[in-house]
Amino acid sequence: MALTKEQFITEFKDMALKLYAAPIEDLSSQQLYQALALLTRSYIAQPWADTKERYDEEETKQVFYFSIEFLPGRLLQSNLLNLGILDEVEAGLEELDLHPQKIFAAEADPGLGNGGLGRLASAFMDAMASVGMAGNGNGIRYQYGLFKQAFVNGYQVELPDDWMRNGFPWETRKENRAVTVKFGGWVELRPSRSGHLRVIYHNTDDVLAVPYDVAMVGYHNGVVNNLRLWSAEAPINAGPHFTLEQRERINQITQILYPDDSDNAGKELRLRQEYFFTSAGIQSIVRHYRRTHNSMAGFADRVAIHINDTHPAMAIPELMRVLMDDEHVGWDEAWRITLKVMSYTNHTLLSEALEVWPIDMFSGLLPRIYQIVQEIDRRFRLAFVPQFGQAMIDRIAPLGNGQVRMAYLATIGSHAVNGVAPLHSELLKKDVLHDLFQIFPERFNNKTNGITPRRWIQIGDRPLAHLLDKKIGTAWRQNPLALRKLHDYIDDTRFLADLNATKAENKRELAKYIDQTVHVKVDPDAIFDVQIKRLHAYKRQLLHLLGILDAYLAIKRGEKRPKRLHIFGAKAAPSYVYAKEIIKVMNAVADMVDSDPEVSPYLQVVFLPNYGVSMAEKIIPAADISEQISTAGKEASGTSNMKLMSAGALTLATLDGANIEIKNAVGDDNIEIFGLTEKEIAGYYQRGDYRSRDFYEKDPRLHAVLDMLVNGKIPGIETEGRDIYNALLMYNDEYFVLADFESYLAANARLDKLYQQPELWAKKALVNIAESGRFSADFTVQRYGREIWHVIPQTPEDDGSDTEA
Ligand code: F58
Repeated sequence: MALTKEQFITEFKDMALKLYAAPIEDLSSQQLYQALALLTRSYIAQPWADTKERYDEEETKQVFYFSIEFLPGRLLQSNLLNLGILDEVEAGLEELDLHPQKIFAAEADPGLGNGGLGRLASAFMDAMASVGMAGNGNGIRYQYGLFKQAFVNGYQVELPDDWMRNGFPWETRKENRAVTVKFGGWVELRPSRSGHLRVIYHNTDDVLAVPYDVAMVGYHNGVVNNLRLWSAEAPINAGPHFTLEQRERINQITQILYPDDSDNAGKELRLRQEYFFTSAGIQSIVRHYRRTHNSMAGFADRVAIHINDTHPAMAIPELMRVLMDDEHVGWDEAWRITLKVMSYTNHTLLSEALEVWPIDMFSGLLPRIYQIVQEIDRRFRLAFVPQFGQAMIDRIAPLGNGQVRMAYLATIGSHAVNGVAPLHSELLKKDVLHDLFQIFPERFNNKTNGITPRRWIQIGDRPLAHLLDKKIGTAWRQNPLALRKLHDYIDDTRFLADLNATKAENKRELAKYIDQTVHVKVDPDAIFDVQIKRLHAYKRQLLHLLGILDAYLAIKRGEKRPKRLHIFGAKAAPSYVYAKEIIKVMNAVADMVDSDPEVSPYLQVVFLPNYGVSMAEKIIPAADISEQISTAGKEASGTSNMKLMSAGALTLATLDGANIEIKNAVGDDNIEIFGLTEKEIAGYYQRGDYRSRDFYEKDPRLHAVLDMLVNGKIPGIETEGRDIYNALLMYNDEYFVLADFESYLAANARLDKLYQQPELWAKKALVNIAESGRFSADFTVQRYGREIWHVIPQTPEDDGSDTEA
């Protein structure tokens, strides 16, 4: 859109006055933010309405992305950027003597997700709008997001995230679009006179699902898509018998995000949440469709529904239910429509994270849905036992071992199933979903994850963005593949120095931020070595920590090395004891290193509390090293690896997840690979001959480091150190930390050496930035659009790189 600075100033002053009856000089940052957000919203309203009208008029096929998590990050700056008025607004604010960054920082960051899965959903929303795809989000409006993390005496404590305290200016309540979701009770099936089956519900708990819509603004294209988040409320005419407890139980459904990233321990509330937003979404999609169509026959040509992991997998039986019970479509036709509409992404290979529900709980809470799942199960067995045998079908039918197995249900009820990086997609076929792959090989495919360079470079890394504009022009802002133009400057000494200077500037900024937030002074000239992701044993923050302890001991012995600052950001699931112990030890090591004058000139450790999207925007631009060190075969893809690469950080990585694609993109010389491969680890499993103790006994450095966990050298960690020590030595180190220790140290030593040659380092950074464009989520959603959702015509420029799993 077009907006001059002067126009903006007038409209902004006007808005602030209307809102607060005061001149802007008297307003707080929060108030200025509210005024600016509302003004921005007013700019979005028309294109939002227009986009919707156009989709309806042109009968555009629409994608509905169902996800129990969305992590959009702050929206003000990104909306201004995408509208094309960020520069004018900033200039206007400055002219008013206001600080744009201060105002942007007043926005709460909606933590409606745990980590990668939720962030991916939001990146896809931004990308779909930006490539002009009709993509809608469907999720939950959690009143409280992921807990706020604080450290008390080095221990993680979890505080409530009251993110809506000041309201959420980006949402609009659409009570006229509310639907009813039914739980519990029992179902009566009665043939009606017209020959249809009538389904009569008795004694159900009814919940009103009220949608709140959030605009998803496309980049410079006038497109505004919709993210619909559902809130649970008591039914309007609840009647006199409705108790306060009942009301309370309903409110609970959308009160808090399930914060557990470690396993999916069955919790009824979680099951309620899953059905709640899934049913609400399906009902509202069908209702909208039926406003302009008098039968469901063409539904699958207009609608694609994607389920982000299995949390919304009930979309499959729920769509069957609506088609059969409400729309009177027969089973076969309903199944044909459902299969054509549904597709599913798997995000994990960890068997403990594959969702299952006890049949008792499931059938009690969702009796009609359970009947339909039983019928899906019955027909699946009938169809495939003859060819594949009872034993195999028993293993993979939707119902088995007294459980509803959601990944199997999702695979059976979708026409496409994808993993999120090539290795992950291969392992799905080989292990986790192997039997189902035998039956439905054509359904399996890979779609490597993506990120949005708009947030990570254009907004998060302004110094780099400006340098790029100067050197290669601004085309990369529209098409990130244009970053490849950087290769032309690989020998441009001046430019390489500029690149380093940009990084140095970002590091100074982060140093300031660290000082402000945790009151720790860090040396901006150190190597900034970053590991930012959820805390999980398989991600191996512990390996990183052991590396730090080794450095500590080496420095104590008198070794000199370039100063390294280790930066961690990671939340642990509240119930994940081991992860929390690792946090405690890290904090203790940070203190130990910091208070030792012999060591602190060479080594520093900072664990920043409450890592999230907004903090990532500050850390990533300043990173020199990106630690992506999961046990090979465990990390489905990773996405911080892509973000950090796009900021020119060098990746220190195992051959896992999308690290492999990053390596293929930048070449072996521009990434630091170490550790066991997935094949080697599979070999250990098969032979059963991994003995972590052998590594401990063989390697004196490892020996010394592990002993530190139990010999009292690290103050204040007696039980935590012992537990970790035991996990590694007595319980045989499930994640092969000890096996990879030596090669991890060697890789780190190479990085230390390389850092002594700034120009060579800059060349490698350049290649990483230049090749990061391929990981733009814009391309990812286009591949989904072409190959899964069928919303984009096949085009010749498709490189087809992700079609094969
Ligand atoms: C992550 N999963 C994967 N799950 O671990 C990561 O490799 C991948 O890059 C990312 O998805 C996107 O594909 C993930 O974030 C969760 O947070 C679940 C949320 C619900 C509870 C169980 C974990």
